Amino acid sequence: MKLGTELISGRMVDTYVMSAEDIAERIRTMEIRGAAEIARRAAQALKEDVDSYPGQDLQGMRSRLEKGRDALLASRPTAISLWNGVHYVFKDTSKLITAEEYRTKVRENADRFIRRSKNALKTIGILGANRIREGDKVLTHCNSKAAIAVMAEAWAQGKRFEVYATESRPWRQGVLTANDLAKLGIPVTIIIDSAVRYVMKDIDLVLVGADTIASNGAVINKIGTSQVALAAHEARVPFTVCAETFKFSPRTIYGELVKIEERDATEVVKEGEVPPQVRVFNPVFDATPPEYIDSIVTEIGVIPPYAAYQVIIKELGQEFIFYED
Ligand code: RI2
Repeated sequence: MKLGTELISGRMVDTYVMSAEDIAERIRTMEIRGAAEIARRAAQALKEDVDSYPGQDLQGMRSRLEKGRDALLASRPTAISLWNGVHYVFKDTSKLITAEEYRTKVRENADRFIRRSKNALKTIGILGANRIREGDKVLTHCNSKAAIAVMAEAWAQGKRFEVYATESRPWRQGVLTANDLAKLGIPVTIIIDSAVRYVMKDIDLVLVGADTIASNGAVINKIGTSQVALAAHEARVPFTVCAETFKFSPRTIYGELVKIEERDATEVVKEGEVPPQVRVFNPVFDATPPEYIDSIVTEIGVIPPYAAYQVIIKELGQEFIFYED
């Protein structure tokens, strides 16, 4: 959509809705969702913005990208993968002097981030599949592409098992999971979120994804995950998280608390369904403490949650944290 015209490099140029801002809006409304997916799409959007920027004005190019960056970062506050992805795109760009150097670096960074993230998903599938045994009953919560990659790989290896997928109110991502698994031929049963403890006695393994993993090993994932973990702990069922290293949060090393997104009341009750004095609280994520987590399947290995700090330092690094040098 054309917005108007703007003076760029001394000439009037038609301006269009910035693709990064457009993508940010689609992420905000959850048209694009899933912690890893939003990060990859954000990196791709920034790359497209730098590609489509007309002219060789470095300052203008930087401002355009920074506007997109800010919109993307504001779109969903919890998933650190989005933050890591966006910052990765700007890695080593602050001292570049020409627009061409800047464009090339942004492109390379975005491509590398997307490639690494997609490869991570494949590796997680392979490593995690070792955790599923023939005849298992697996329970999953929400719709995690990483958890699904594990189940898909185990199924492709010939293991036969079945899955219980929680509905995951209010967005009902469990329906997406059931569809994804059914397409692969994996037997799947949908349960409502409050049926988790009831079925847990029959479950052999819980597999979930993550939006953020803190330096103390706590896993922030879709609301209800910590209740699933409690029920698994009580029934002595291993609770396994599937997450690439971009889900680990460098910010938590500095003591920062993970911001839990709260969404609109209308996602829980329809307009007019309750009188206006009724408050609705709609947190989107919760934190599962490390003591309830058996292991985290990452692309660099299956690790205990307590290894989170080392993962952050080794994989994401200090210089990455302070990308603005
Ligand atoms: P992958 C999702 O967030 C869910 O919380 C899911 O468990 C997590 O991202 C990880 O998903 P939302 O966008 O990255 O539905 O494993 O709020 O696909």
